[in-house]
This record gives sequence, C-alpha cells and structure tokens, in this order.
Amino acid sequence: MFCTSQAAAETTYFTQRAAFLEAAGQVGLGSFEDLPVCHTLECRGQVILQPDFRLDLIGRPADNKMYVDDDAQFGLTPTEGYNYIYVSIAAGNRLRFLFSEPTNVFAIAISDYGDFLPGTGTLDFSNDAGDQAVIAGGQPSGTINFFGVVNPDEAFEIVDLVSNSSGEAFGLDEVYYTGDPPPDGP
Ligand SMILES: [Ca+2]
Ligand SMILES: [Ca+2]
Repeated sequence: MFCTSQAAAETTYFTQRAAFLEAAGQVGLGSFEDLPVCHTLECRGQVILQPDFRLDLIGRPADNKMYVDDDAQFGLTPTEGYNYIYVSIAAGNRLRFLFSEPTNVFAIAISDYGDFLPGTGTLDFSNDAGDQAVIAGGQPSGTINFFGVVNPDEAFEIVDLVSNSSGEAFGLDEVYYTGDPPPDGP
C-alpha cells in the first residue's frame, strides 16, 4: 500500500446549484416556509430562526431591515417554496448565520443584489474557517446568484454576509448546510 502525504483538500466555491449539491453530500435546507410573513416595523429587526441555524442582523437596527416575505417584488424573489427573507442593510453591516452543529458546506440563493447603485459594492462571504469569497456585485434587477462553498477539511459554525453597498435591498432563500434533508426534499 502506498502511503502519501496529501495536501489539505481545497475549499471549492460554486455558482451552480446542481454542482454544489453533487459535491456537498447530505444537506439540510432552510427555506423559511414555516415562518409567518410579517412586514410591520416590529418584525424588521427580528432574528430569523430555523431548526438548525439562526440568522441575525449585526449593526444599527435603524439602518437595517430584515423580515420574512412571500411577495416577489422589485426583483426580489423566493427560489424555493413561497417564503424568502427580505434584507436591506447599510454598508459594512452584516448578516450572521450561526449553525447549531458544525457544517462543512454552505450555500444560499441571493436575488436582486447590485441593482440599486450598480457597481458600487459587493456582497461578501466569510466563515469562521477562514474562507472568503464575493457572492455578487453590480448587476441588473432580478438577478439570482446561487453561491455555494464546500470545505472538506474544516467545519464552520458561523457564516457572515457583508454588503458594501448602501441602500441595497435583496432577497435570500434556500440555505444549505451539512445535515439531514427535510422529509420532502431537497
Ligand atoms: Ca423559501
Ligand atoms: Ca436590489
């Protein structure tokens, strides 16, 4: 038997759902279908809770909006089911996903990022395993960006999304992570 010292497998990034799912193994899905839709002021800073993760806005609440919506509008849209998360955050503020169990994979579908002040900012991904990538930048209204990451060597519990563009509203849906698939999919 040959014994070779192997370099650590590299983190891989994906922009296609099918390729990500093939590489990711068994995944859980957060699609926000079980949450009540709420547009009121009281709901706009809410913590979004799913069975395997929570999603927080980090930054001044007055500068941020985040709530559960089921109404596709202005290019923001669900990508799985009916519900998605409407987000508007000030430049430099962050969305933080905190997973209850470490995950080696993460993916998300982002809609309508980059059309408000085209070309002025990016939506950036990072995690507590040291991975970093740009998810989206200036692009037309209604664009959907699928973003996935597989880190076979180092699991992570925190994912941060930071927007560097002020006033940008976008949607997020379809969060994948290492876990048990829901009974009816994906
Ligand atoms: Ca959904
Ligand atoms: Ca937008």
